[in-house]
Amino acid sequence: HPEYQYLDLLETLLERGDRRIDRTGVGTLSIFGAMMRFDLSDNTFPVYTTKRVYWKTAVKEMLWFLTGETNIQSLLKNNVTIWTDWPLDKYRRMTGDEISQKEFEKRIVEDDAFAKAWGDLGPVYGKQWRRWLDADGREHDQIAGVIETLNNNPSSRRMLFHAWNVPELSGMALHPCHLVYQFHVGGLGRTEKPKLSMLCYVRSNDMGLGNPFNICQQAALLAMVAQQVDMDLGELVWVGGDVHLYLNHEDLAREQLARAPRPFPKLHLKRKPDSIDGYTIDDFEVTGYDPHPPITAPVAV
Ligand code: DHF
Ligand code: TMP
Repeated sequence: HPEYQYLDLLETLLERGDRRIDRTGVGTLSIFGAMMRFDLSDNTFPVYTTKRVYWKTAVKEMLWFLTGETNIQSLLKNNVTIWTDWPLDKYRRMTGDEISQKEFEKRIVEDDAFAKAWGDLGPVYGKQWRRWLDADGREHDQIAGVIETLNNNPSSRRMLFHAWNVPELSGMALHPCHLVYQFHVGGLGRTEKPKLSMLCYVRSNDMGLGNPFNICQQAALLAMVAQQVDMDLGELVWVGGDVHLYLNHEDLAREQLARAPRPFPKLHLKRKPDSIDGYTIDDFEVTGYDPHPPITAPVAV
């Protein structure tokens, strides 16, 4: 089962991860450099099954990146709270106000001026993907560029987008983690449809919380792009740099290792929107997802 690639990494981290202090102060077990490959043919959707993964939340985050937005207000309006901790932490530190997470989220949703002041993560993923600003003040839509090349020159080795915009890093709430997305088309010139694959390099990956989200949202992105350019699905390749398990996720990892993976579900896109900008969460139909129970774990801020 392909999920063993993930479970084996968890086991490796527990057994021989390098114990180190990290930026958050929580501490991690870490290895450097790893790869996982997921065959997405037959519409396999790689959502891990050894705990329930909230794939809808992960896909909504991906759709939010694609809008080019960087404010958590629109995420919160879609009931996605996974990014609240960072603006909330900044707000508490700068104002001394011990506001609860719920109250903070409510204010971001209801008060546009407050959202503008406190809800923006800076020029993170969406901005760089859709509106990378060059020195002449022009904006570049990297996603549109990749789709255009897939349509016109699919054997290209230059189909990628990335988020590591060096002069803008200091303004980001977090530096990009999933940072280069490269596309590759296999089987060109045969009678069947060509197969679209995607490799994502993640410089820093939290294997307890972030990675399960990242894998399924990347598969969702690949499915959308493949549909737009009328190709079949190939492989999702994940490459991790600093691959780590936070020390307060050791029980989560042990619990998942004690569970046997079940078959991955299938993803079906219910309609074909006119462009990559047209997708909504209701277009994603996932069937056959029968995971083990959820496991909650704290996120390191
Ligand atoms: N920081 C750290 N330390 N790890 C991360 O994975 C991470 N991910 C970020 C931003 N900063 C990060 C963005 N993505 C959760 C999942 C993904 C994510 C942020 C948070 C998370 O807390 N997941 C929980 C709850 C899901 C929910 O509330 O719906 C989970 O059990 O999967
Ligand atoms: P860092 O910037 O110090 O590397 O911290 C970022 C943390 O967030 C790190 O634990 C990796 C994690 N992360 C993911 O694993 N996936 C994600 O999509 C994001 C945004 C963060």
